[in-house]
Amino acid sequence: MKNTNHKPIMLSGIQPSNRITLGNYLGAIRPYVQTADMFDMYVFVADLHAITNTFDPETLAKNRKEVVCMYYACGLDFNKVKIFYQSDVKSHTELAHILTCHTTLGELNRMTQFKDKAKKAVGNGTEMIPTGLLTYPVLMAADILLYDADAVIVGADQKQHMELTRNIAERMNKKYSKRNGGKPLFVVPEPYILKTGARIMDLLDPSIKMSKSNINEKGTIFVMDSPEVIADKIKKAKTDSFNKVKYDKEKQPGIANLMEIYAALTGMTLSDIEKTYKDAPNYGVFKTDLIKIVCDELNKLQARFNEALKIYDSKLVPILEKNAKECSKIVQAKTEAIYKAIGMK
Ligand code: AQP
Repeated sequence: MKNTNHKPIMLSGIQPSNRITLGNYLGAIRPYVQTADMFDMYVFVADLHAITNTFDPETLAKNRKEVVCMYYACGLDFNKVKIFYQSDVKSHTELAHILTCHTTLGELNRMTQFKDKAKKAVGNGTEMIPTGLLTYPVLMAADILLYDADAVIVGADQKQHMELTRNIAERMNKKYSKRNGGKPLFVVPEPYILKTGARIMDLLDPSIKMSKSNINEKGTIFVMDSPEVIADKIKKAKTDSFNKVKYDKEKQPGIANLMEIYAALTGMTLSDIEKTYKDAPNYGVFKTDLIKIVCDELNKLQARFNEALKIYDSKLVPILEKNAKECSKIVQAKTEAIYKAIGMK
């Protein structure tokens, strides 16, 4: 049942699996900030997701804190948006188990993110694919369904996981609504994907998305990269020999990707960008301008990130703890309804 008497609920999160990238910022965190007034918003640090792949505890501890500070740096209002650590609300894992029992192996094996990450794990020479990677989308479904979220802001890469979430919700609604007073057990959520910035690609290999965990970090811009590192990465970004700033994803995927970053950060349309550089003899001026645009944006975020680090213990942690308690209370009724519906009460 859709929520009717309050703002729609939006829930989303970022996993602290490495440093935050420009893709995470443009595809997820910035849209959270831009739409915060439209929704009753829950944004968490997806630390339980971060352990689905190989991880080091010291690094995880550092990355979790950094995601919180990045939320602050990007302008999320900690007094308006419910920000919390996923692992502090125990019902996420509880529901994940129940949903796992309503999901088939075939469905999980078909997830392209699982296939890509499994390939990377094998490519790393470990030859071992953590089971958590396979069940990752079920945990994601649990996060969403627990809060009766109407919308989930995600980058385009998460579309397939959202589809699975919807399928699980519909399947369980069909099976259990009778035991839930004739009402659907779950709200079937919609993905909320932006037009620009929804899929930023790797700078060196524009056929894969820019990721925190891509093996060659030179293809990824991290929000905390220094101006020198950003300049170097953009200068070395893969382009082509057409020497024409033109948005053609098929023939010029590298330039198309840089244009998307440019458009997302300036608000310009792709055709305006083409017009601006129509007389340029090569990609030099375009890249120089893009370097400045990216550095100016990230410079602001970096300054605020450093501010956030200073107030993390005194101001941010108490808010996170309070929110986790509130969220645990909010989802309690839902959890009880689920247990009852499946015959455990
Ligand atoms: N390249 C991207 N372009 C646009 N949006 C992106 N997102 C991720 N990469 C891009 C969006 O960021 C949010 C955070 O996702 P996540 O951290 O939970 O997992 P992810 O999608 O797996 O992110 P990464 O950066 O690729 O991390 P790793 O390498 O650890 O898997 C999501 O909304 C995602 O769509």
